[in-house]
Amino acid sequence: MRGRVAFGNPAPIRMGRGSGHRASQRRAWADFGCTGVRDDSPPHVSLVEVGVRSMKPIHPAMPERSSPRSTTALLWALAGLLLVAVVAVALHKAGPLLNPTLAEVAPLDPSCDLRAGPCDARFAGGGLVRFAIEPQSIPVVTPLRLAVETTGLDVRAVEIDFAGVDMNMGYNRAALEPVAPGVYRGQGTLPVCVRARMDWEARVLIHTGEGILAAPFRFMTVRD
Ligand SMILES: [Cu+2]
Repeated sequence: MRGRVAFGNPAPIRMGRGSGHRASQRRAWADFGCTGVRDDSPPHVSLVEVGVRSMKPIHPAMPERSSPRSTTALLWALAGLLLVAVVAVALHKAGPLLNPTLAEVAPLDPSCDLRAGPCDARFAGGGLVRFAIEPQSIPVVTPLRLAVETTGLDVRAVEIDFAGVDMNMGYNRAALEPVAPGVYRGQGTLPVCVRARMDWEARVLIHTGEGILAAPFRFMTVRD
């Protein structure tokens, strides 16, 4: 019966489900002489299978390789880690410079007023520090003349650190130069404050062979 369509039902076409249906259909077409027709349609698949297939990558055969983008991201991450390490080391090294360990802090004399004249501080070992600021009105944003006189101390360097008493006013430090035995002078400028009145503590830092001695002096500034 090949080559021509015959009446009748040469092969059993069952309206079954799944591949059995297609297989029987193909068999039926073959029996009808439709051997030239190739059934390239995919085998019957369920909707679940279709969903799974559609989730597969478009190019599943492409090998997993690190793209230039992920390499760049990795380099940036490494650079970030390196930066963090450098900053940590720098802070570790700079910490003692910014906040040096003090061998001694002289007691504060609240009765002394730098706006009236020089003030004294005395250390336990007998050393004396005299501190004066000019102009005595202590204007802000104006170069101030700072003077320190020491007695009975092995002084290697003198600095003045200005700190806000109840407000962080940043880093304000001035290094003084020796001008005579036990006499040190320098200049410093105080920043303007958001407040009209600002309370300050000037710490005279005396660097000695046994460490840093600090002499605190409090004063206030008034904004014009
Ligand atoms: Cu302030």
